[in-house]
Amino acid sequence: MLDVNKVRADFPILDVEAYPDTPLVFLDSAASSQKPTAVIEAMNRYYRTINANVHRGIYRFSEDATNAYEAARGKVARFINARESAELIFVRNTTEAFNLAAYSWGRANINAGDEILLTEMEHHANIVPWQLLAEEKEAIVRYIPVTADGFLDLSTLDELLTERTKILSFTAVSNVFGTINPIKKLVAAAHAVGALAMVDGAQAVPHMPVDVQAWDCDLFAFSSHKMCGPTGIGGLYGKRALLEAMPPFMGGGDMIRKVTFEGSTFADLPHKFEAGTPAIAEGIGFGAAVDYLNELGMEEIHAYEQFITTYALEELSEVKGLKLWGPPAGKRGGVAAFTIEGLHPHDIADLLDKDGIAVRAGHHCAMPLHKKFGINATTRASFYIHTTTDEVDKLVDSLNRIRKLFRL
Ligand code: 7TS
Repeated sequence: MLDVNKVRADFPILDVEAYPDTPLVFLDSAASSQKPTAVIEAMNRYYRTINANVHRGIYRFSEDATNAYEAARGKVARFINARESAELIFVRNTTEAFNLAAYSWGRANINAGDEILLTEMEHHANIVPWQLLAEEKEAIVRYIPVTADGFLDLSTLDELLTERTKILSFTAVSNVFGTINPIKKLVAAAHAVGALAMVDGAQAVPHMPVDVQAWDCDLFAFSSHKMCGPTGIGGLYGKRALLEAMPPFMGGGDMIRKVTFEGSTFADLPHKFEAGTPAIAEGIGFGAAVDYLNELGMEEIHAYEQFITTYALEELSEVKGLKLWGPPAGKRGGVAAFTIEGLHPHDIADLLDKDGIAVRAGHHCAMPLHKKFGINATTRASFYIHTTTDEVDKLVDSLNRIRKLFRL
């Protein structure tokens, strides 16, 4: 099993106290993960030794920067098992990947009366871009329902997924319930009616082995900052033929082949979708994050997270009045969203912070999901490779103290 103490030594922020004599217990990796030294150093090294713009210069530094940036693309592409690095577009984050897909593919392929099928457990990033598109095109957005125990209700698929459906876009792992969805099955169902399948990998790529070829999805979105990498960069994977058929998203420098006053032609993949100077240091940091995760091993990471999540769910379920949302242990990733009768989720998070425990409270950018279950918010603890059983115990002790404080 992963040596958690060894892993912790890789994250300098874990040595920083939240408050005097109060160590940081960071349980918000689902929002954004902490960064290991290897990633921080890779970005630092780039700025200190080879900083220059990419894809332009013929001098050494620009060539070195270009090589480092494109090598990072190759690493990220291999990490999700894309066929080739040209299938990996660098974007700012998962949100931009969905906007790119909806704007580029959507505007060219969605017409009045067409249907876009999502699920009720989507992050707003996989809802709002499709709603904007549907409004413009007079298309219809539908949602696969979620059951009370946090699974997709697949009995509705026959009715919801029809020849009117042009795309099924769904999350691999829920950022609220942690539900791990049956990815291959959903992709195959979409293809069976001639629809595209797009997968939100934001909460999957950091935590489990990902294989876009085995899953056979057409488009796949993820963010570097949730997987030990920097903010400001993410990935949109697409099958080559699909990406080649899609019109550009943004226009400008770097994405063109030839520009005249009359018109322009566009660069080959992946550059066609990457207008302007990219996030170079961030790309290089993204590559370093992938190296780091590979070194630990994604199978090992997944196994450790299953262990710590199972432990956390058991311990949390002992807290009186606490309701855990989502599927049972073993069928979910490392997030635990909960409510405690008589306490506001934000107050819980605020009081946990006094003990140095960082969690998120709110709707976690999944407002429709919360509304469906009649709640405005949950408190969410999320676990990653550096989370210890000791930290989970601190969370539980702190929650019990909060309950007493409120005489619950
Ligand atoms: N999709 C899922 C499943 C997510 O969890 C998130 C971010 C996104 C998309 C958007 O990612 P971004 O990098 O473009 O912002 N989720 C969360 C969260 O759960 N708490 O803060 C951000």
